Amino acid sequence: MSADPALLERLNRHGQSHLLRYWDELEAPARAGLVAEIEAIDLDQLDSLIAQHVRGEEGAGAEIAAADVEPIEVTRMPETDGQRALRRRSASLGADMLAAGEVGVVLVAGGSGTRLGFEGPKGTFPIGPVSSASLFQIHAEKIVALSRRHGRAIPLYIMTSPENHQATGEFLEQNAQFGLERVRLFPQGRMPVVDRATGKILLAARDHVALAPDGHGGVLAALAAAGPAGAPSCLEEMRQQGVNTLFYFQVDNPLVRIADPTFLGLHREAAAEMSFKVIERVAPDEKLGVLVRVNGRPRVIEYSDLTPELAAWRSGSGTLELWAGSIAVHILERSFIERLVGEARLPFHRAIKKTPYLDESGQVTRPPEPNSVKFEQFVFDALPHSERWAVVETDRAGEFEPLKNAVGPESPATVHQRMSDQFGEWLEQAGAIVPRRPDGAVAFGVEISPLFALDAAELRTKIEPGLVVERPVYLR
Ligand code: UD2
Repeated sequence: MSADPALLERLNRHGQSHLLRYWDELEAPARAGLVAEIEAIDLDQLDSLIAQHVRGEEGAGAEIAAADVEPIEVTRMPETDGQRALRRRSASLGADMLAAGEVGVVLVAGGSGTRLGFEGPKGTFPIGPVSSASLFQIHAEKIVALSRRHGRAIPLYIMTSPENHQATGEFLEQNAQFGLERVRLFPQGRMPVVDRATGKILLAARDHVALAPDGHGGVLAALAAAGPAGAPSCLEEMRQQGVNTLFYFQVDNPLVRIADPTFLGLHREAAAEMSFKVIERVAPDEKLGVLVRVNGRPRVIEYSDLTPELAAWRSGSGTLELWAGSIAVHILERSFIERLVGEARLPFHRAIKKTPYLDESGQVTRPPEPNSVKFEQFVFDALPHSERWAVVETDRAGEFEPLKNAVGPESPATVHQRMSDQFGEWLEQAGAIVPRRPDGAVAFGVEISPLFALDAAELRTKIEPGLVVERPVYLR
């Protein structure tokens, strides 16, 4: 049986008929699967993405003119007693939101962890400096502790990719959800991967198109997508349960202050639709998206899109003008996501990557050089669509050390040290003696489970002053 003529005609029109090259060799189920994959592709949209990002038409990569860019206003770290009092007021408002059950947590964990060189879902990586607790365990225990503190089970929504969805679900199940009462996994969508030179969609196998996750910006559509077996979408479920405000973060940063009440309160006080936590960029080449205004509108320019001139733009005093680096910690109103899903489409960015593909001879080839273009949406591109927003500064040492690489910066070694330093500092604030090396770093592994103490203030109520830490310690 030959392929459906209408499908063939459509593929011809879009220059993608090679997808049916092996049609005659396929059994009926494989044919049906391939057709379903092709039908799920928006070929008109893909045409314009290829024109823009592969053939370089339509002003692809058009640089943002430096003259249009200016710094954005940021709520800076409090320095005076008055500012600290305002922050306490915001924290109390945020605590009320948590106690009222209005807050949900969204964790994006669909990435592949290629740079880390780790096979499984990144959230399963053992990162506790003493306990080897996984990233998922550390995040989950924070939510359990926070739920207890505020007397309300905070729901956690974890975005997976189709590739790691099952493994993530199994890991959580094997660990009894780490005590979480309300957790739901939802898979993100995928986009076809195209050949970098020709824009042709790659085949992963005779009966499979090469597909890749659509970026963390896919979270908006994935939250709105119907659940399995007719279950309501995540957004619908949240609406039914009175969850209006979502704290969003990435799986790779174990220091993140999940559902930080102060941040929630500042967001609410600004009546913001989307909020960002930022840290001060210290070097022009830091791998952080930068919060700016472009022609007056707020937006994030990803580090790879920032011109060297803008990246290194310095004020008279020598500090970076565009200093507000995004640590990818956000708050989004549910109503804002609902509006965006209905009205706006986030742009796609291109990533040039190595993708194994089926070559002309029907063999799977692993290319030595990047051969393909992947299309990804970024959640921070929602910001220009928001009517009101808040950008809040946080301290780097206290809240940001992501796990990105196997060695060097942002690797297990740096994350272990930063965690031990932070927990060592909490212990010292509670009156304990913690040995430090000449460079000031805590001398060995120190770790505190969020279930033992969620912050320094709580730790003070749990340990005796004068405690001397003599060896690696894990308080749980
Ligand atoms: C991200 C930000 C960067 C900075 C940095 C802080 C982007 C494009 N850049 O850089 O500006 O804030 O983080 O650490 O966001 N993910 C998915 N699905 C996908 C792709 C990614 O869920 O299709 C998740 C992934 O699991 C991870 C997060 O998104 O939790 C970030 O992904 P990344 O490691 O690719 O981002 P990175 O380091 O380039």
